[in-house]
Amino acid sequence: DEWIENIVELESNIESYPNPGIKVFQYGTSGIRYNSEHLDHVLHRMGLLVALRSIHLKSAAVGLMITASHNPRDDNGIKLIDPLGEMLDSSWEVYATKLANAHNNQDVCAMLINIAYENNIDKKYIPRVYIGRDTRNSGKRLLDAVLCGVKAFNSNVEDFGIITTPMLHFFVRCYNTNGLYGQPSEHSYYTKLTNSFKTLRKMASKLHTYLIDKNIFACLDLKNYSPVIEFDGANGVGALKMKDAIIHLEETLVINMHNDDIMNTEKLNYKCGADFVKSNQCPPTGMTIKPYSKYVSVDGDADRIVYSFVDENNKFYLLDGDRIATLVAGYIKDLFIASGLDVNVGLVQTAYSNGNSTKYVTDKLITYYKILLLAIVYVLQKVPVACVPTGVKYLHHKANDYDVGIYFEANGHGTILFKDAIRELIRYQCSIEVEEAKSLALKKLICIMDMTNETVGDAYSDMLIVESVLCERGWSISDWYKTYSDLPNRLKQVTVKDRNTFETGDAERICLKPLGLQEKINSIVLKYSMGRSFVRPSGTEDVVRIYAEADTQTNADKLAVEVATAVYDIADGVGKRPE
Ligand code: G16
Repeated sequence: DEWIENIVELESNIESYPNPGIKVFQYGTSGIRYNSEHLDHVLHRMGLLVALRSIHLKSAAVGLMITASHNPRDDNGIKLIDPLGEMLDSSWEVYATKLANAHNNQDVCAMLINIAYENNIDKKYIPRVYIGRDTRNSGKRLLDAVLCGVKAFNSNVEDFGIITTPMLHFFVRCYNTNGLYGQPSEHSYYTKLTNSFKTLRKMASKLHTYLIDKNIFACLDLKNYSPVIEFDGANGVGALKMKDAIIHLEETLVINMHNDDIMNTEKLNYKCGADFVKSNQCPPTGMTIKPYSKYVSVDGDADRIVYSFVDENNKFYLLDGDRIATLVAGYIKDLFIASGLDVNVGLVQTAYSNGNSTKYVTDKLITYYKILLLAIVYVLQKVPVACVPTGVKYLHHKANDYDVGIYFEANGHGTILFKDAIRELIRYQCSIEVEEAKSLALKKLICIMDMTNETVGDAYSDMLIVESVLCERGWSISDWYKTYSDLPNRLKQVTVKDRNTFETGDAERICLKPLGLQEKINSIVLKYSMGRSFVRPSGTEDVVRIYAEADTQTNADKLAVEVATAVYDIADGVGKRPE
């Protein structure tokens, strides 16, 4: 029938990218990643798949980002994006895995036909595919493979060149919402996010007698807030795009660029960037570190962000995704209280979240809601915290359960989701509100909504939100740090013979396989005061990750080593035994 005819025509296209059979691929935490040398057939097939996905979704634009994000520069990969800018639906992740591993052309054809039948796909729709890539050298070659696949279905293709991952998510959503969310262009992206940031700054200026003039930062009444940022661009696309953003920001922030050498891809993510800073708990290299300066690090595709600083004794302090989540949740909660709206604000975290951040949210961040009975009763309501497995797809999904869902992974990947009804309620209420304090709170909420890239974690958008809250609170980076103390913690990783032998449960807090490992971890943890540890296979790198926290840094380090050693011994560790 017609699909079979079509697929037969595809065969010659598919022949150009045979599977050398070197590796079994898996659509993991956020796509497929591996050494770029072995990815051509995978990227080609993902091109075929996204085109089919778009046909299935009646010509809605879907996205394909060529990136390996925080991974080393020799890796590359893909992230696939669904029409509202969210991650690819999990039912199609299974197809992606199967297609990537199909042995020969006939199998690829048969799979494509199966997908078409299983989903009742109507061939009449013309696919629309949006493509972007990060700064990796292999990106251009892999783009050709993708284009070959995508064009096999006569798709409408838009290649945005080198952009950040969150930009592509944003563009996809813009197209599919007919411009309601913005236009699918870099200009619209910068304008939407940055204008709302500038508007909020102007509102803050009323409180702080703040004027937008590059020479007067020193004499502003911003209490301890400083608009000066030392930006660590991980030598990747985040650095490239921040240079454009600076033009839109005008003088509202002073951004000093570091690690912005994108021409030398050897340097990508090397001893710098968000993943390095978070995993190693130390400042990025490649820049002079001065006490109490505000350092902002992003990762290789600019969807993650962490803040950090050192004190006068060179002691390092990290403000990671947990910190951003608590800062934002506190601010949003305050705005809702001031606006008089009863809204269910919730936070989503993963097992990596520091125990004290969860405690801080549940103990300190309390919202009030009104119950109208015979009299108006104000009821104290805690901000609920949910824990889900690692991967933005899980956090994003769970955050949709709340009116306003704030999700952040400790590694700095996160955003805020506003339900459509809440968004409309805020705008409507703002149009009719007469009370000045309430009206101001509503206007600020609108600014926060507009500077948020709700499709996915976005380092630029998150930075604007953090800077807005810090400015309004009048906080320096160390004031922010003082809101609560993290439990000392340590991240480690171990390479094992086959990480697929690992299975976890209870949002990755328990290791179900290899058998006996969880019992071992339990007995180790018992030895440490306030000890907590878990292990999980990474979905982006060929390693098993270990997280440990305890009462002191020495204990957290020891606990991490003990658990890493248990993993190494039970699961055929490769290389050096942890110490
Ligand atoms: C991706 C995912 C994140 C995840 C990270 C690490 O980030 O989007 O949700 O936390 O990988 O995952 P894993 O521990 O499974 O390797 P990125 O920024 O690298 O795309």
